[in-house]
Amino acid sequence: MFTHKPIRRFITLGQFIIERQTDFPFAKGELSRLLRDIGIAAKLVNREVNKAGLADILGDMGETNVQGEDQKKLDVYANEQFINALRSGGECMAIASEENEDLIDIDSAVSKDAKYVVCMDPLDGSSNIDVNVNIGTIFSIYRRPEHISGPTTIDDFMQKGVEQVAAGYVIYGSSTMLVYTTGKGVNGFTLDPSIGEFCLSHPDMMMPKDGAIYSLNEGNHLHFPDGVKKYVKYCQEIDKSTNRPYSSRYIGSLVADFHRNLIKGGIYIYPSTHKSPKGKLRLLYECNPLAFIAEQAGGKASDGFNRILELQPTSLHQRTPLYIGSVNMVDKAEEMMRVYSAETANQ
Ligand code: AHM
Ligand code: MG
Repeated sequence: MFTHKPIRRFITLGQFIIERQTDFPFAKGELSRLLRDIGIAAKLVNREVNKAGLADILGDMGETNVQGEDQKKLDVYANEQFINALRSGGECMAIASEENEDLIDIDSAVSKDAKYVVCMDPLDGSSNIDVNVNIGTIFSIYRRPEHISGPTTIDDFMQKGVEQVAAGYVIYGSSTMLVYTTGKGVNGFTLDPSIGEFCLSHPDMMMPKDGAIYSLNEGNHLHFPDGVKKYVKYCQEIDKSTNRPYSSRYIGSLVADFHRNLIKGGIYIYPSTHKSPKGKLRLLYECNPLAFIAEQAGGKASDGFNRILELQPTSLHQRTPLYIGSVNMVDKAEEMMRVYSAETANQ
C-alpha cells in the first residue's frame, strides 16, 4: 500500500512574525514590519559576506569609525543596507549605529507615523572579516517613550535595556542564522539559501544553566580586575564534580562567542581593564540586545556587579564591561568580583 510521509512544514521568518503578532494585543503590525525589514537587510548583507573573498568589497576603506577603529568596506556596506532597509520600511523614526557618530533621523513621508528607534552594530567582529571567521549583526528596538514628542533627539535612545521591545542578532557563518526575541522567548532561524528564506530551526532556545566554556581575551590578563583573574583561575582548576577545568574558546566575534554559549552553555567576559576602565563593548549596540536575549533564554548578563538591562545610558556610544552567559557561571564570576574587586564597582 502506498503511504504518504507527512510533509515537514517549514515556517519562514515572515510567517513566524505574523503568527506571533497576536502576542501583542495593541500591536498593529508595525513591529512585525520592522523585523521583516531587518530580515531583508540581513539577507543582502549575507550575500556580500559570502562573496567577500571574491569581491572588491573586502579590505580596509582607509577610514576609521567614531571609536577610532579601522572601518572595513563590509562594515560600511552592512551599515548602509540596514539604514536603507529601515529608512524605506516606514516603521523606524531614528537609528543609532556603532558606525555613525550621531543618531540618524528618518524624516520622510513614509515614516511620519513611525514609533520605533533602532540601535545596531551592523557588522560585529569586523577584525574577522579578512580571515573568513564568523561575524554578525546585532540590533535592538525601542518604542519612543510616551512623554517625548517632536523631532527625534538623543533622549529617545537613553532608555534602559529593560525597555527593549525586541532584540536580535544575525550570525554569518557556516550557515547564517537570525536569532531574536520580543520578550516571549528566543527563536532562531537558519537561512536556507535554496529558497532565500530564514526558516525556523531553533524554536524556544534555552541557554544551559551551567557550561564548560569560558570565553575572554586572555592576552589582556595582566590588565584584568583581580575578580576576573580569580575567576579564570577557578575555570582552570581541576574539579570533576563541576566539570572543571573548563575549555577556553575565544573567537573574537562577540556574536559568535555568544551564539555558541547560548547553545552549549558558557560565559563570555569583556571586563574593564587598566587600559579601558569601561571595557570595550557598547551598551546600546552590543550589550543590551544580547542581555535581553540571554535573559529570555534563561541566562544572565551583568557588568560584573549590576544587571546590564538596568544600566541607565547617558550617551550613544557608552561602553560597559560585560559578563554574559549561563546563569550559574555569571553568578560565580560576579561573586569573585564582589570579593576581590569591589573597589572597581563604582568606577
Ligand atoms: P567591533 O564591534 O568593532 O567588531 O568590536 C567588538 C568585538 C567583539 O565582537 C569581540 O568580542 C571583541 O570586540 C574582541 O575584542 P578584542 O580583540 O579586544 O578581544
Ligand atoms: Mg561590535
